[in-house]
Amino acid sequence: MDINNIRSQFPILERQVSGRPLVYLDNTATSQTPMMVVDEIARCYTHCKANVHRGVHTLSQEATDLQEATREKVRAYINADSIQEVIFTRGTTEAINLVAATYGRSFKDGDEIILTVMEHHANIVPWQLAIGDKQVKINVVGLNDRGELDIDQYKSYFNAHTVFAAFCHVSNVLGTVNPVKEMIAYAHEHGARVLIDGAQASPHLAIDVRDLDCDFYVFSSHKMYGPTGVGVLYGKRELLEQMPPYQGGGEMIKHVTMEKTTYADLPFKFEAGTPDFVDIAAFSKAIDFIQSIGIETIARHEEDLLHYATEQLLRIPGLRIYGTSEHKSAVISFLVGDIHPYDIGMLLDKLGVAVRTGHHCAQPLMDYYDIPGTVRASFAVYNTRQEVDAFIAALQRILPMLG
Ligand code: 7TS
Repeated sequence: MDINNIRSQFPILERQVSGRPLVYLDNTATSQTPMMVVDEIARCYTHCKANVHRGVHTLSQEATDLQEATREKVRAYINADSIQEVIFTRGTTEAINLVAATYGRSFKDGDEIILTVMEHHANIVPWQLAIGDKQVKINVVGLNDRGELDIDQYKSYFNAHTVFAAFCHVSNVLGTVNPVKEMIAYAHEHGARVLIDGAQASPHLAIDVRDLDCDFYVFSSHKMYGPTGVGVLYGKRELLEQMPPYQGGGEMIKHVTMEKTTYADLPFKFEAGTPDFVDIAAFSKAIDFIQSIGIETIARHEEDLLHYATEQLLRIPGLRIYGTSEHKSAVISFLVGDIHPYDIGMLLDKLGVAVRTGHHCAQPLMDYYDIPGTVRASFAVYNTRQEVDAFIAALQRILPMLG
């Protein structure tokens, strides 16, 4: 892997922050975007902007072809059976809301669903909204002391009333990689459907939805070196066909009278209105970027950084890492003594180091640990051991100031 070549594709990495070279370690929130993606956005705006699926004219055809080529690329990337199973959304959040608001309508009094305590709010709140006034119980899977899901507890929740389970593939706080294939198989044995929140898996792991046999899988482009405003909902065709539409509007219809509407076929039934077709087109280049390096190579590089950083962090007196799973993605959440994470994040920023602090949209997880939040450093393909060194040196410099 030619790290200098990779870094040269990300001009933002040459930026200075607070008069120092930027060390960007907030990749879990969003990753940076290589020029091939930025160039494609510019090319679409300057060369072929026209609304998709609406015109016979050349520009519209070209824009449609670009969007649909991305759909095919995503299909192949996650090994879906058909492009009809690949729905573009605004992101992971919208994709989960879509499933909760449509599939979730079938929930009825007495049903039970399963979530886990490590979920991002995006995989909690939509289910609460879907349940509304219905008497549907949410069973919450807890953790062991390494921050891994308690799989025995997960299994113990299944009974004749269990209809659905939703959980992340990779935790955005703990980095834990969950045994999702085994968990999906267990849910299916008990007749429940499963949604996997893949927001933190898709940038780091190979995804094969047919091998996993998940019913729904969701992720965001902007965490995969791609543009903002684009996400993907994968769903099994037979389920998507049964589900009512999410939003109504243009593109999602077959025929409209003032009294009644028939809906378009998949995937368009779930894509009301003008999609973010420029960013969808450019998302294709982000997948090219990942594939040009290889997801396994990316994962190996990030794992090296994870181990290198973990080793050095653990030498700092009073530092505690949250999430020490054997199978872990390159994200490190930590606290030092009783120092507030916000103070650490602010001072690191003054030394050019960008980390995330706070609850990371996972308040139930913070409550579980009885902490206000953590400092979180997370790595991407363009990060280096030298950046880890700079991060550790900055941390060692600021900690004495914070007592
Ligand atoms: N699910 C997980 C596991 C996430 O990590 C995130 C975003 C989302 C869902 C929502 O994705 P979105 O693209 O729709 O916003 N996670 C984070 C984070 O950890 N810090 O900022 C955003």
